[in-house]
Amino acid sequence: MSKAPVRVVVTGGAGQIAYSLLPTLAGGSVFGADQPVVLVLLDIAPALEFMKGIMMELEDLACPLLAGIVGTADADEAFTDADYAIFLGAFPRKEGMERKDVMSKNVGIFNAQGSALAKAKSTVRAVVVGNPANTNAAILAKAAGIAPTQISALTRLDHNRATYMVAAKCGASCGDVEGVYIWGNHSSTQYPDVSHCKVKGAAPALDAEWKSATFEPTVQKRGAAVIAARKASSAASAAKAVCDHMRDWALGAPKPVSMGVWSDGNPYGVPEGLYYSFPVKLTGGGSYEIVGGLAIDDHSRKMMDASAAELVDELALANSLIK
Ligand code: NAX
Repeated sequence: MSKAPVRVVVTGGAGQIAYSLLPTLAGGSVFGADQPVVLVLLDIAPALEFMKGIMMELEDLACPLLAGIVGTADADEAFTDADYAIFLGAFPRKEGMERKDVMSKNVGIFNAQGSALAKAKSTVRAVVVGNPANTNAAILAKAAGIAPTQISALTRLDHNRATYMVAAKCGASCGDVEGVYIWGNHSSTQYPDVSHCKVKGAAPALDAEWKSATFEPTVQKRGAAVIAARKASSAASAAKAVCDHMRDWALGAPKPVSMGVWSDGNPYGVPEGLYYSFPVKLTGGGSYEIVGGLAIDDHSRKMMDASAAELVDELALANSLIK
C-alpha cells in the first residue's frame, strides 16, 4: 500500500523561486521516491489568478507522486495539518524604503503566518527563505508557539555557492568537497569558513590572500552579483538549495551542512534566541544537531561575532515592531 501523502505548504507560491521549486517537490526527490505529496500554494489574493496557471502546469507534469494541489490566499486553510512549510513569500525592500519599514511589513507577515502555522501537525518542519530570513524565522517561531527547533532559515544556497568556489579553486568536483560552512546571517555579514574543509578527504592548500580577498567577499556578495547580471534574484539555485535543505532535514545527510537554526548559546557562544547558520549534522526525521568541537581561530571568531551582532540588532528591531 502506498504511503499517506505529506502536506507541503509553499508560501509565495506564485513567485519565481516557487516556479523552479514546485516541479522538484512534486517529483519525489525531496521527500522520498515513494512519498506522495499534496502541494499547498499560498499567496496574496491579487496573485491567485496568476497562480492558477502554475497549478495547471503542475497538473500537466503528470507526476505520479503528486496527490493533490491546493491554491489559496487563506493562511489558516493552507497550514492546517501541514507536515512541511516552505516560506518564500516576504515583503521586498523597495526603492526609498527605510529598513524599519521593510522589517515592519515582514514582522506583520511572519507574525500572522506564525499564528496560522500553529494549526499544522505537531511534527511540522518549516524553513524560512523570504528575507530577512533568519529574523523572519525568529518571529515565526515566537508566533507559532512550537519548539524553535522545528523552524529553520535557509543558508544552504550560501553553502552551495561556497562549496562550488572551493571545488573550482582545487580543480575538483563539488561532491569531493566537505566541511565548507556558513556561519551567521543570510546577509553580507555571513562568514563563509574553509578552515574545516576537506577535498577528497584531505585539507586543501588554500592561501590566506584568496580566502580573504576573493572567497569570502564573493560568497557574501553573490546574491547581489546575480541580481546585477540577471536583473532578478537567484531562483533556480535558490530552489535547488531549498530542496537540498528539506531533503537532508527529512531524510538525513551523509555529511554536515549549513543551516540557520535556533541558538541556545551553545556550543559557540552565539546569543540565545537568534536563528544563526551553523554546521549541522542531519540524521533524518526532522532532527538536527549543531556540530560541536570545531576549533575557532581569531579571524573566525571576529567574523562570527560580527554576524551575530547584526542579528541581535535585527531581532531587537523586529521585536520592537510586533504590535
Ligand atoms: P518573488 O517576488 O518572485 O515572489 C514572492 C511571492 O511572495 C510573490 O508571489 C508575492 O505575491 C508573495 N507574497 C508576498 N507576500 C505574501 C504573503 N503575505 N503571503 C503569501 N505570499 C506572499 O520572490 P522570489 O524570487 O520567489 O523570492 C522569495 C524570497 O526569497 C525573497 O524574500 C527573497 O529575498 C528571498 N531569497 C532568499 C534566499 C536565501 O538564501 N534565504 C535566496 C534567494 C532569495 O533571494
